[in-house]
Amino acid sequence: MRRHQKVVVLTGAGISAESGLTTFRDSGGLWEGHDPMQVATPEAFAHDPDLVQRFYDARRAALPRVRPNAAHHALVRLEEELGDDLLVVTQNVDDLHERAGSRRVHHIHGRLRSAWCTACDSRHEWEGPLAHRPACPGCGSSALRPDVVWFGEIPHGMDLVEQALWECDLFVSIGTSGTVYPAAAFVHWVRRDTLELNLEPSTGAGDFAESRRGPASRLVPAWVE
Ligand code: BV8
Repeated sequence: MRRHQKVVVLTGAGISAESGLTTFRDSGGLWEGHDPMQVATPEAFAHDPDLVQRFYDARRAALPRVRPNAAHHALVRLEEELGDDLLVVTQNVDDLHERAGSRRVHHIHGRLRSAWCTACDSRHEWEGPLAHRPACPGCGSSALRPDVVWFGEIPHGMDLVEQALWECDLFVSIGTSGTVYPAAAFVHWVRRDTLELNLEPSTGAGDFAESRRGPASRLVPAWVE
């Protein structure tokens, strides 16, 4: 890849696919057998908290069984080169970027390994299940939910992301279908160069200056080297 001063990388479920985590749309639009709209909304949680908690408990329990792949490791090498001039913005709630060694990772949709107490608004690193309604380490209440951003909720740190996109020399989108907003609109907030690395054309492929086809584990190391 050409050496740019400031780079923003957006990742989606496709970067974790080769690590063994299913994407949202490749499994025929169902997500571990669920329609995302039936489990990833505040309404779904209010209607059937146990179903939603178990859905996230299963995904959290799967994390130790998967490993970062060559795409995650290539982004760590890029960070070693660019330092604070690289920002990885991920839609993913898994911890594969961090386990590969990336340090500057911004999870706009939250993280599976974090629990959020809606009683005292505290957040806690969390490895186990939440369906049995454990006590909040902060206030003792049983009001812990997955610390992820559901449809209809506000993504984390959008002002930080918007500023980074406005300032960057290169925006690279990896492994995302471009169907979920506001992430799908990021390419329009960029003034300079844009590149898409994806297994198939995303919904917004035509908005990128360049769009390359293939698996992330091959495309990302080739682009970083
Ligand atoms: C918000 C966390 C306001 C939970 C997730 C009508 C029009 C436009 C927008 C809307 C609308 N109605 C409602 C909205 C807003 C809504 C939205 O976008 N809905 C969609 C369905 C239309 N968005 C929201 O509600 C967001 N909030 O808008 O608040 C606001 C906005 C701005 C500022 C302030 C306030 C909140 C959305 C967050 C939802 N939470 N996740 C959890 O994970 O359980 S979304 C979830 O789905 C993921 O996080 C991810 O973002 C998304 C899935 O997308 P992808 O990651 O792209 O995965 P997908 O399977 O779709 O694609 C995988 C891609 O990888 C494919 O292209 C495939 O080809 C490729 N691939 C596969 N294998 C590989 C590969 N590529 C490379 N290598 C491989 N090996």
